[in-house]
Amino acid sequence: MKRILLTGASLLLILAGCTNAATDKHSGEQSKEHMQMQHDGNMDMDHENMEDMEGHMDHDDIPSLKASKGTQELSLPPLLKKQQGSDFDYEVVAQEGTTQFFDGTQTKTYGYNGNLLGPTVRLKEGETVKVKVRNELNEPTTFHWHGLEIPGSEDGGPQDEIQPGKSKIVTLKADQLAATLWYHPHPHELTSKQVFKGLGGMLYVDGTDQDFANLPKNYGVDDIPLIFQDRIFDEDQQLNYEELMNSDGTIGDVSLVNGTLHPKLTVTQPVMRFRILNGSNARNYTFRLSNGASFTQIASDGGLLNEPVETDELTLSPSERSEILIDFSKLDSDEPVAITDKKGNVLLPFDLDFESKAMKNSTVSWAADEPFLTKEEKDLPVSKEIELFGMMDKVTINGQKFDPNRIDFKQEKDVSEVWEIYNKPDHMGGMIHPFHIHGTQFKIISRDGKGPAPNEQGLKDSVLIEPGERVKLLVTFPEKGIYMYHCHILEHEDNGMMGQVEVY
Ligand SMILES: [Cu+2]
Repeated sequence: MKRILLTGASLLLILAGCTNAATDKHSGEQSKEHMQMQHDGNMDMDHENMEDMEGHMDHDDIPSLKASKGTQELSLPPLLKKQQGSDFDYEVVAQEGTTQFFDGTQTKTYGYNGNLLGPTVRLKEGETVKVKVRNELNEPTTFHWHGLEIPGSEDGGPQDEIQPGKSKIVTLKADQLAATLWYHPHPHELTSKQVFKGLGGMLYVDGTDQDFANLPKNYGVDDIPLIFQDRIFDEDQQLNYEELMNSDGTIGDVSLVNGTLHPKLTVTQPVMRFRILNGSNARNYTFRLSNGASFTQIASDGGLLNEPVETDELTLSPSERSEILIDFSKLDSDEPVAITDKKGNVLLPFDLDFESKAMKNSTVSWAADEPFLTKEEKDLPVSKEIELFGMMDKVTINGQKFDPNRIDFKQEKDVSEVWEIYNKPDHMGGMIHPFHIHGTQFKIISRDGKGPAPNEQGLKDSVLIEPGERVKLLVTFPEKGIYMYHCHILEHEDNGMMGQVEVY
């Protein structure tokens, strides 16, 4: 029996190497200059025309994330506790607080039931609960249950603002497959700021379908949420959104995982399940393991994939989720392991501390008994066309900005329709827009005519759309109401890159 334990010294050594690679003088300066440019660009925006958008960041040129030094154990969001003896089951309060990211500084943050982020909400498949939502902020907010297929009246879109000091009770019915969802604020023109300052939490739907595959499900032990977010702090180490924001998507150089700066995770089980959320305002992530090893993707936004997919990288645009399994017992024990981004910057180093080889068979496999899409579904004609266009505050959907008094589309409940989303490029090439629809878990039918990759053969509520790409979605709403669809770059959403579909 081999005990795998990386000593602090060897971990430090490796991390020092990574830190150098990620923040060498040259690239560090470049990214600083670049960010300064962004801010100048922002301030001048109103006086500039579309030809000279210095604030617009193309995705090859975004600031690098600083590597995690691995000095803090990753924080784990607590599970939301049931209320006893109330007329509601749970209470979620949006509130102000402070968080110590840096020694000696309290940074002003927002959180749910705490200072930063929020507790994990767990619902059982088929369960109905009442949640009291309360706004203790000094500005309006909403409580949006991202990915939950609930009536529009409970969905917490911008039409459902809760004023400071007010509360209401919403009914959440988890009438869908087990999945890793999340919740966040959605007030029009304030979403980006409120998420940036810390509002957001995980929302799990737990189901029995996970049992057949023997998936790890011991919360905080072998089943761990990972909320990846980038942030930019001002010189007083504050999250001063108004000053720091970029109207094309606020991107920072500081990486937080579950709100922890410089995290590491002590791994005590050989096979770990990670539920990964890209909770950033605008940054896209491509995750890899530092040693290039493969891992298993088991779920997309809305539940388990048709079958598990072995891969060595995972790309998530803002609001997308994915569940992966890493079998640490199969990795070379002498080498430190970390989750990195595409550039190799260490985001989450692992400290391996488990009894190896004493484990059960870690291989997971299942195969769907029916194809992901039927022939009829693939052959359905497009009935809704959506064109995403623009950048910064000039973003539109089908040439229009969000208008709360305008219903853009109607769709009948339980009737599947094909939505075709086109990301129209501009003279600068355009940019990725992550497209999200409320109240539904859809299927990707095709990308530019090609069927979805195996790791997109699962239910989705958000989809990354490349410039110039046409993506067909099979969209079905199981409930009625008015739902938003929008770009999940939060600044684009706040700038009006959003529409409404009424489901009747
Ligand atoms: Cu966008």
